Amino acid sequence: MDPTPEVLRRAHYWMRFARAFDDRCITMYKQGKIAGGYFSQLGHEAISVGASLALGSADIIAPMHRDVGAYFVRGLTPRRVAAQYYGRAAGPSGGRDANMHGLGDLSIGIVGFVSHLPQSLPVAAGIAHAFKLKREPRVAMTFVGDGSASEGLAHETLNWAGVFQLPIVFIVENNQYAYSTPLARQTRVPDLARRADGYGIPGLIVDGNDFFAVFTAASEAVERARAGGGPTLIECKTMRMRGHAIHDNMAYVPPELIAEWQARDPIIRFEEQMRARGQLDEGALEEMIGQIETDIDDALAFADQAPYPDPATLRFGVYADSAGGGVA
Ligand SMILES: Cc1ncc(C[n+]2csc(CCOP(=O)(O)OP(=O)(O)O)c2C)c(N)n1
Repeated sequence: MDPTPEVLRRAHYWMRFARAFDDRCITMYKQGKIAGGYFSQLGHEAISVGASLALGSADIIAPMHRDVGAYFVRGLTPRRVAAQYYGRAAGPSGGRDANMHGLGDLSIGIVGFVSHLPQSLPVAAGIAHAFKLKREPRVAMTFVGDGSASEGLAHETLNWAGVFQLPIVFIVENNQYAYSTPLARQTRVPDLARRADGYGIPGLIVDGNDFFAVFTAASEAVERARAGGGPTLIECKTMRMRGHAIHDNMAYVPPELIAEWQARDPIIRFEEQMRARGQLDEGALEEMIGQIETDIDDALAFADQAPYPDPATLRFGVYADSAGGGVA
């Protein structure tokens, strides 16, 4: 499925934006501005942006801790994301958490992420089941890491989704390490997509550093799900290019492996592909890079000046009937 020029423009902007935002946030973390942990998505841009661009506005997404690009694509503004990281009331969790955890907003179809892995999967499957029961032509998409894909809950969810032929797309971000555990130390199945056979659903393997491969596979899976064809598991092969979180210097990863994946950088690759297609406007690229820096400056300045939550709102959002105070 060839992306439209508008999809390509958004893909380019958000992949570059996610990368630049990530760079700046690492600096901000080191300056003590970011209140919680920081999970870099360096190297995952083509997956989070490519897969989420395959969805329609009425669909829902349940991303994980390395998918900031997907949050942006869905319409969570950089200001709100920055406010979340800075622990301010203007963030989607209302300042109750200070990283990707709690970074959701159901009004734009984003299910907030919680620390427990892979807890987003059954939530997304439940939503997909509701779509099916209500006969709504909507699709759920959720993301899971290679480590969390081996948790019991992931298997149960995939099995359930297969049995009930739910309109859901499972994106497995196989970045080869679950914290410090290499893939071969946690499963005998190097291609996680093969597990799809056990659930009776299609399983695809794509190069997770190739936007076009991710977008095409995700678009086909979304279309199949919407047409009543049930779930798809898409394994995106990639590499986690930073530590698990920013405190982790990833000394356990062989440097050759990092070098090998650096040569497959998803953004450089995308721009080369666009050049080859005659669709990269170099002047516009320069302008876009400048615009991104301006937008990031704006988001970080906004977060810096935003108030912390009022302690009186502490109980808001704990129970459904007391939700308020900006809690999504
Ligand atoms: C149920 C559960 N156990 C342990 C953790 C701690 N933990 C957070 S992320 C992580 C590794 C996850 O690996 P993976 O799913 O491969 O994603 P990655 O961080 O490598 O991208 C662990 C063990 C957790 N959040 N939830």
